[in-house]
Amino acid sequence: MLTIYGSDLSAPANKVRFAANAIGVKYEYKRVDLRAGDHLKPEFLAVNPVGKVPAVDDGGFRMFESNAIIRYLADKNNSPLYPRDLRERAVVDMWLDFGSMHVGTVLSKVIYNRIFVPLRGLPADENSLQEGLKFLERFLPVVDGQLAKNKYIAGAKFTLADINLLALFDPCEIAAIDISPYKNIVRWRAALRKEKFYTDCHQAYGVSLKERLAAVKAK
Ligand SMILES: N[C@@H](CCC(=O)N[C@@H](CS)C(=O)NCC(=O)O)C(=O)O
Repeated sequence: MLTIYGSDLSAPANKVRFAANAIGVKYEYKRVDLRAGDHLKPEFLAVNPVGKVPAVDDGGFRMFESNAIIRYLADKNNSPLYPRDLRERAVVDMWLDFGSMHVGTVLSKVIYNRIFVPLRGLPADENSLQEGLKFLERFLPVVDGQLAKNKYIAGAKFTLADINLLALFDPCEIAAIDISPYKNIVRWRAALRKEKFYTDCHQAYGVSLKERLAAVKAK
């Protein structure tokens, strides 16, 4: 039996749940309380020495890093979400890596400064925030342009590259990142958020987070 260790507010952890749902793998979901510091306790460090979610335990085989995990789950289950054809797979890998290394990295600068910094009462890093916003203006049109030509990120088929970006975009509203000018991203996102693989994980991301942030801002 597969165990997924995650946190409801962790986009990479939710990505693994989306992927497991879409692939059709049964799993047990164990919440790791990051606020309580459970990810740094010996019990969890035995599962993932890096002390981060997500992590998985597949019958004693343990892994961390969400993209490595979703590739493993797809391959293990022979899923079309990660095609076997060399070039089809290369295109999925290209968009998966671009999604995480570029879109995800700059999104996290904005999300961190607009959500987690206020929640923790820390000073925002204005340079990092502005850099994140500047690069989003460069990368979001690329994603939108790709979705103008194709139903999905890596082409005509739904793949792990879609699941990755879908999870990474989840906190956008709470972080006041305006996706609305990017009509193709909006269409693609709205369609995928109705799918069972998504709604089996959550109906909407971070309701409690939104409330906590509003309470901090009202002080
Ligand atoms: N690159 C990793 C990122 C994992 C990550 O940063 N997880 C965060 C939650 S979103 C975490 O566990 N943070 C706790 C900490 O770093 O102390 C992945 O994709 O799995």
